[in-house]
Amino acid sequence: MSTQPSRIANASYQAFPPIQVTTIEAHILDQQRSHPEATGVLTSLLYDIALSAKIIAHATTRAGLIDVLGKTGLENVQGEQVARLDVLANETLIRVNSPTGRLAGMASEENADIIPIPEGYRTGPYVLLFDPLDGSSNTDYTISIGTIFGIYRRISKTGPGQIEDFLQPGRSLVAAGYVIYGNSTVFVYSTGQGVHGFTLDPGVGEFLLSHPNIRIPDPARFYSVNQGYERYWSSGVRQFTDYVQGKTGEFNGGLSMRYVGSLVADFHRNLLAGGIFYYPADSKDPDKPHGKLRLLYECAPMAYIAGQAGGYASDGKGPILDIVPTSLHQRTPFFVGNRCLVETAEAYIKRYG
Ligand code: P6P
Repeated sequence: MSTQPSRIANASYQAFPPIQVTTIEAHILDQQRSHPEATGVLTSLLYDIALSAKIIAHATTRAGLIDVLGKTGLENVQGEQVARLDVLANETLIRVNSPTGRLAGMASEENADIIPIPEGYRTGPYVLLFDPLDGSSNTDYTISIGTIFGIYRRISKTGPGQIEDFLQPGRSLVAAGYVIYGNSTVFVYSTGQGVHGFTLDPGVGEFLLSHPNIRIPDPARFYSVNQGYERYWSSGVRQFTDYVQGKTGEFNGGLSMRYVGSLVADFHRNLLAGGIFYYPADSKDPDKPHGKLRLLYECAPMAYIAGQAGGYASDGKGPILDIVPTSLHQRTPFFVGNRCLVETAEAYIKRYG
């Protein structure tokens, strides 16, 4: 019997390298330590949204292989063709979040009215608004798409959620975020303590912290707008676009133009690299004088995230977060990104209309 102690017994043996394994739940619980009144309901709600995102990602990453591409032939309240993946994403978010007792109701881009919590289930202190699959027309071309969500504390006291619970200004958001389904699936959220990104590890089935404390970098690198509609813009927006293109001698020749046509993809790139995205009011469609994007479940959550990352979002005149909504599906002109660029856009619009 050897008297030499076992080599393994003496080594400071490490089964795994010390990797950073912070899940969304661990991260939120850590953040909530500074909120002793927190009950954990919001943590669980964010986790429910993350579960929904995993289910949606499982479909979007195999879209060409399973029968979910293409259109349903239906038209939604927006007057847009509904893609089959829109329905899958919408149904997933509704079914995952209906029985939890955390919500008083939901609102979705795909549903004309409030989505009530089904009979027999408890209601909870929050309401959830979402665009279940923004940019879904791009799915058939394997372009990144995303889910956008916002969470408010209910205003009504008890019973089913009321419209007043949903028509709150973005300034009242308790949390907001988005999921981008791209070459990887990234969940970005804020509860008012900075912006944090988590990347889905499909092998583990968990979102793990990959982008802590995101801040929009200065100087900006990109401007993002559909220049095909330039002839429909106001003079101020056209002149602002000349400015970001460097035609007035700024930006060493101008910012680079990047436009995916998927809000979540364009926003996410500008959040990480610095830039401005704008979808201005245009005269292209008389039915949409305020542009295409929706306030409640696209612009307000993105404005909240941008603000938490040191940026700013405006409707061209003032903060998106201050707009008090009057209807679930109202649209708004949208300028978001580096604060200096968004404020310059406001100045051009103020001066030139
Ligand atoms: P356009 C996608 O349909 C979407 O709602 C946003 O994701 C995107 O930013 C915008 O519309 C693109 O619209 O008119 O430039 O094709």
